[in-house]
Amino acid sequence: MRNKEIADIFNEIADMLSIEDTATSKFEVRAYKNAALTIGTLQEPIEDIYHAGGIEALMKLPGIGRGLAEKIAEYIDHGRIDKHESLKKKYPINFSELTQLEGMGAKRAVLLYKSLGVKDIASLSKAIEAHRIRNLPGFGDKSESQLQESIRLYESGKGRILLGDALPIAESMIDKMLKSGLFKKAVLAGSTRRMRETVGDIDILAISDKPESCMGFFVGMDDVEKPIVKGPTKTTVWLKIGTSCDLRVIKPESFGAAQQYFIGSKEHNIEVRKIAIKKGYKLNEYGLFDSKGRIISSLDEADIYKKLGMEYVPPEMREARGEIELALEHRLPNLVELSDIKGDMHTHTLETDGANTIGEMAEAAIQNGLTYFATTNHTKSLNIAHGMNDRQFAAFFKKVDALNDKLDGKIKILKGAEIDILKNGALDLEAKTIKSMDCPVGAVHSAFNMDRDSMTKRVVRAMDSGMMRIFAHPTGRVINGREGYDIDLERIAEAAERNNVALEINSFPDRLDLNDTNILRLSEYKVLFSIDTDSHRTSHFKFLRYGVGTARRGWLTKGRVLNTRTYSEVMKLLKGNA
Ligand code: DGT
Ligand code: CA
Ligand code: CA
Repeated sequence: MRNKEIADIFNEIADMLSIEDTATSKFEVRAYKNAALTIGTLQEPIEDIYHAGGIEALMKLPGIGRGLAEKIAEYIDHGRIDKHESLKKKYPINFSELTQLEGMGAKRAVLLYKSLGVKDIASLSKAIEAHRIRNLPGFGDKSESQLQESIRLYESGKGRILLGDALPIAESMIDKMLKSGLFKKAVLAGSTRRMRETVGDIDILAISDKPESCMGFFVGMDDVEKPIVKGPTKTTVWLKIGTSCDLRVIKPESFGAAQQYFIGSKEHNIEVRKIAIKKGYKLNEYGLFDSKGRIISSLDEADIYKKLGMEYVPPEMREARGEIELALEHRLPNLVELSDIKGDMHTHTLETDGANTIGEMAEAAIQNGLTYFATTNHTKSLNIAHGMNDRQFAAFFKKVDALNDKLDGKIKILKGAEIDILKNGALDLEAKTIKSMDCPVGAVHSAFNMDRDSMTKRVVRAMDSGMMRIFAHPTGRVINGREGYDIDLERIAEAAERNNVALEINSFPDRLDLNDTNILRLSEYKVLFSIDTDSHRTSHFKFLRYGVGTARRGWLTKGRVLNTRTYSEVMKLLKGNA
């Protein structure tokens, strides 16, 4: 799947064009950025679309005109885009690296390049150490230390990519392997299989009569940048998306044991092995054996757990956080599943910073199997997202009413907003407007550096208004981007309990907020969780599986998740009548 590679290149072209700052380049910048978003969030491989329907098929994608479609084709056919190559010669700046730093846009990167010759993070670090930044116009002492902090955060997350980037690639590779006819089986293992929010490398297990041909096929795949180690049973390659991938070809008779071993986590495995030892057995990636070395189980993972006196542990729970004890007592929770989710409580439209109309969002929600969703645009304080005021919400809700009539129950749209929780804890709309809604979501989008107590009081006050029904992305963190604000989640959960507010699990791949450990902690409270996509375009509904994966890693059952309820049950809960 070439989607991310092409999206990254388009973003880089846009960054470089933004330096030129002419009228045509401004238009082009927007076109490239918009196309990058479309391609980056497509869930099917873009090369499949191109190979099936050519340039014309690419032009059917939102925001892709002929010019851009030809650029995509150029990349798929030749592995490079001429325009990109010539821009790179003109501006030898590592944009994709530098713009990952918080507070570093393309403009600042260019300024740093022109005045100090900064090309990448390494040269930026040197400039910071020499205190050469603070004298530049538009920078100061403070931005120097902020940049240093961003670099620290970047370095700590380096090497781990988002699950949302790894999983679609891994699935598409496995799909191609199976279609090649060389593989009898190919399955995902490792952290990607456990739905960990970031992934150090991708692990694939396979069965085949022709392991050598499998390895040959693997290293020759489109997604591969270069082989790292090629061996007859294990091969490692570096992928173009910026991570490595291990393929292990194993014997069919140890398939179950190998899965148990390579799904991990290592910590879980160590605990499971101790249980085997206690029973006088030996467990490794080839099987479960008795003291005489006779095989007890190896074909099937579930059977291995069974022979150890344990319940089958879902991969998402295998982190040695207490699941072993529960499995031994046969008391594992029945985890929520993607198919349990009936609605989405947090989505946007082009009235604010979304890319699609409410009609298009409704159509996409239907396609994704939902029976209701809340439309929750930003409110007026959030200027960068074109937040709406009370009057604009009233007008928009009339439109939603009309659409609901037209849809005639095919899907129900709940009226809502993602209401800014202002610095003093007030909600950013009139009470009258909020009371006219089905689903008022509250969220923090400003003054992130408040101290813990003030931030907690701010949100508690918003909840105590009694008007908020969902608290969106409760910590505000962005994975590999920024640490969340400082907030006392226990006090937030108490306020949520008291005020009938559900805590969100935001499914956006770089948010996943609440994360697994926070969910585990907060499920002690009598609160419901809401697994939302925060969709800003129709393709984002597909992110739901990352939210569900995170909820499963936090051990949630269906009963704990608000939007597993039917439309009428949810409406009752939102009104506080359930
Ligand atoms: P990652 O790649 O850092 O996101 O995390 P994993 O869990 O995918 O780790 P990885 O790729 O190093 O290894 C895959 C699995 O193989 C791991 O989850 C458990 C198993 N494994 C690897 N090394 C060891 C080990 O030394 N002992 C045990 N018991 N299992 C191991
Ligand atoms: Ca791995
Ligand atoms: Ca690995």
